[in-house]
Formats: sequence, structure tokens, C-alpha cells
Amino acid sequence: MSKLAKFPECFLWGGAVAANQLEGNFQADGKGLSTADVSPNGILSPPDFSMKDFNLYHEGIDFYNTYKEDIALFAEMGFKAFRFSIAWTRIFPNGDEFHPNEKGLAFYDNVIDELVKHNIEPVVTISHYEMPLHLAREYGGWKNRKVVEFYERYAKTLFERYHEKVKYWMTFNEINVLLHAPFTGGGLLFEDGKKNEQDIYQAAHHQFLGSALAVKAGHEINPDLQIGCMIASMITYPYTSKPEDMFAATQQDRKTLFFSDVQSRGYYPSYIKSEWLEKGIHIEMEDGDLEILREHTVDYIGFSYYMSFVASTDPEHLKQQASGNLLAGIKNPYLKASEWGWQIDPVGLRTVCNQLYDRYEKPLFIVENGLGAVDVVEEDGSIEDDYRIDYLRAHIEEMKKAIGDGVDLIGYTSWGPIDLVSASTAELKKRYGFIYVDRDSEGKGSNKRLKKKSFNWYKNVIATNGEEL
Ligand code: BGP
Repeated sequence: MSKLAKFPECFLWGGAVAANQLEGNFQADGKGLSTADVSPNGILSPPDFSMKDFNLYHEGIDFYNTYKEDIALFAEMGFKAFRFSIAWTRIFPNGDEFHPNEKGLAFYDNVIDELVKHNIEPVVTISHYEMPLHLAREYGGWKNRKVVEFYERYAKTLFERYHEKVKYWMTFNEINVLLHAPFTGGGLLFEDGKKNEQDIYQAAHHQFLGSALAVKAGHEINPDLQIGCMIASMITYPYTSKPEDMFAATQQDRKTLFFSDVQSRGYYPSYIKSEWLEKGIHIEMEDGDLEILREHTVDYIGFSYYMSFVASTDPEHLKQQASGNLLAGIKNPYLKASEWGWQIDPVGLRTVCNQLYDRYEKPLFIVENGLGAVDVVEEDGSIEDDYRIDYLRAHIEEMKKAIGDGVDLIGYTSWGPIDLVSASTAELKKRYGFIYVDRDSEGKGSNKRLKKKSFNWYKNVIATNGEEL
């Protein structure tokens, strides 16, 4: 690594959240029901339409009412950027309306103005793990081409309203979630409950179109906008140096890179066309679709990074399972894991940065990373989360090395700077924040905010632009 490696002066340090995991107030001011509102057991579980039971997503951490106080705390830490998502259903409650809900827009006007007031760059995810439930149930979700039009209208509404205040956008959070959790990723429901790849890839085509049309509209409205993709990066190592293991790792990586390949390069790679041919998958396209994909590629590559994965062709290795973000995998004997079994691999982040930059040669933005852990509040109210500091420090060190490798890295927004509802477990037990929220998985507690030890640590990281870790 070059000893001179430094974070650029304008590096976007901050944090990232998603509407459905913290706003609560799920029916306030005309908001419609979203797919997240009927996923009370987390993104990987099947939806429950009965809505009878308590659902923590409906309450979040009440950010809908506390955003001012919370943003003031982010400002105190020196945040340069704050990534959040807009709930589609606050703007278009059913998704297929012609006119947006002004009250929903008013909430985001306030959030954005509050950020701008504190000199925090707002970074907006247009769709983070949710869509109007009406579009899922009445239209079949993203497998229906009509949804492209609804999404385009929604995205345009946001660009028109916020293009002077918001420069950085992402079209879909972890777009590759569609393969692993098709209801969360695309509002897809299957009659027999079994995933159907034909529908999934058809929905992917529609999302790629929606994303490219959003890029087109955004750039027409304001050419300065930076509109990125966002993938859950899942770098895969071969378990051994056996050539077959290496090829298995390559194939597994393609499942993720397929999405950024299309969004960044603007065309379907030959490996996916071969796979579709082999599986008898046929994607319906209209004339002009491929031109749209080619002409409106993303400006930067956004990605989350929590862990790395392992591939093997040996059935014995396959038995050694580790859990993970969206996907379970094989245990890596060289790595320790979080309490939820996610394997901690800071060096993997450097490798991912290099892999993505080599492949696309576009700026990279790490928009999620962090450690989910159980935090304990001591009698004096302090929270000694040294484990979180260790995790973040190790990852930031590797980011610095990646910059030394020549990677153009523009920012880092760690996941959940304030505790919020977990996407996979739907609980408030797995916490990521620098700011503790006094609320438990049953929704009980004062909802008070407390600074963890990591609060001041991260504040100093930002103040020294990553020089003091
Ligand atoms: C990512 C999602 C986030 C987030 C994070 C942590 O995949 O984009 O929404 O929640 O993972 O996951 P979890 O909350 O399950 O620990």
C-alpha cells in the first residue's frame, strides 16, 4: 500500500438508514401500505397479510417525529452525508396514482431541509426493500411491465422536487436481493410458494429499465445529478485452490455482479444469456429496451459490504454452514463471525473495492457496512461498544488501502448510525448504531437516544478525515 494513501478532502463520511426500518407511523398523513408493512418477520420470511400481530416496522424508532433531534446528533458527529430512503407509499400510496401525496412529500422536504441546514449532503435511495403493496397484489409486482411506468413517475416526482438539494441518488437498494427474497426485492408472490426464476429475471429486466429511465429523467432534469446502482456485494472465495472451487466462486460472484454489470455496462452479459438459454428462461422485451439500458448507465457504484462468502465443490465443506446477509454460505475457517453468524472480513472489503473498480472504472460509494450486536447499557447510562469500534476501524483501514491501490472511493455511510429495526430479524436486538435507542423488540421503552462509546470515536474519525482510527 502506498504510505501516502489518504481519504480525499471531500470524502462523504456518514451513515445510512431505510424508511421502513426507522420512520414508523406507517399510516400517517395518507401513507399507503407497503410490502415492508406486511413482512413482520423480516425480509427473508414470507409476507403475512393478516396484519393482526404487533409489527415493529410499523413503529420503527419514530424517526417520523424525531428526525430533527436525530439529525442534530448526526451533525454533532460531523456527518458529511446521510443516506436515507423515501417510502414510495408516502408519495404514491397505491403506486398507480397520477398525482403525488403532498403530505408525504412535505415530510421529506423537512428532512432534506434539516440536513442541508446542518451541511449534511442528503443521499437518497428511491426504493429500499419496499414498494406499494397494491402494486404487488394487484399487478403482480415487478414482473408486470406497468410497474416500470409507475416507478418512473415516482422517480421523476422526486427528481423534480429535490434536484437542487439532493445530488446523490440510488435507484434500488441491493437490487440483487430480488434473487434471494423476491417479495422484498420485487413484490413477487408465487402460487406454490416456490421461487420461479422466469418471473424473477423478468422482474429484473423491468427494474433495470426502471433504473435506466430514472437515470435518464434525473439527468434531463439536472445533468449534475449522480445516480448510482446499489448492490449487496458478496465476494466469494474458493474454499481451496482446486480449480473447480475457483470456478464455483466465479459462478457465485456472477449472481451478484450480473446486476451491476447491466446497470453499469448497459448490456446483458453473455454468461447470463447462456444461463437463460440453458434453463429455458425467456425475457420479454420491447423494441428500444436494450438501447435504454445502454444509453442510461449509472454514474457510480454504490454497495453494501458486511461479509465475504466461500464456494466449494466438496460436499463436506458444504455442510459447514454460516449464516449471512441475504444468503447463507459456507464457513470460512480463517474468519470470526458476528453473533448472528455473519463472517467478519475487513480485507474482503479492500478486495471488493478493487474488484468493482477494475470491472467498472466508476467511482465507488460504500453505502452500508457495520456490525450488528447486542449492546448493554451500564448503570451510569454508558454503552461500551468497543467491538463495534474494532469492526469499523478494521474496515476503514482496508478502505484506505484500497484508495492506495488506486480505487476512486467517494464516501462511506455506515449502516444504522442510530439503532433501527433489523431487516432480517425484524427485531431491535441487533443494533448497529453510534446512537442507542431505548426501545426493545416489543416496542417498549422511553425511545430516548443515548450516545455509545463509538459516537465520539466516529466523530473523531470524521474530524481527522480518517487519519485517527
Ligand atoms: C442490508 C439492508 C439493510 C440492513 C442491513 C443489515 O442488507 O440493505 O436494510 O438492514 O442489511 O441487515 P440486518 O438489519 O438484517 O442486520
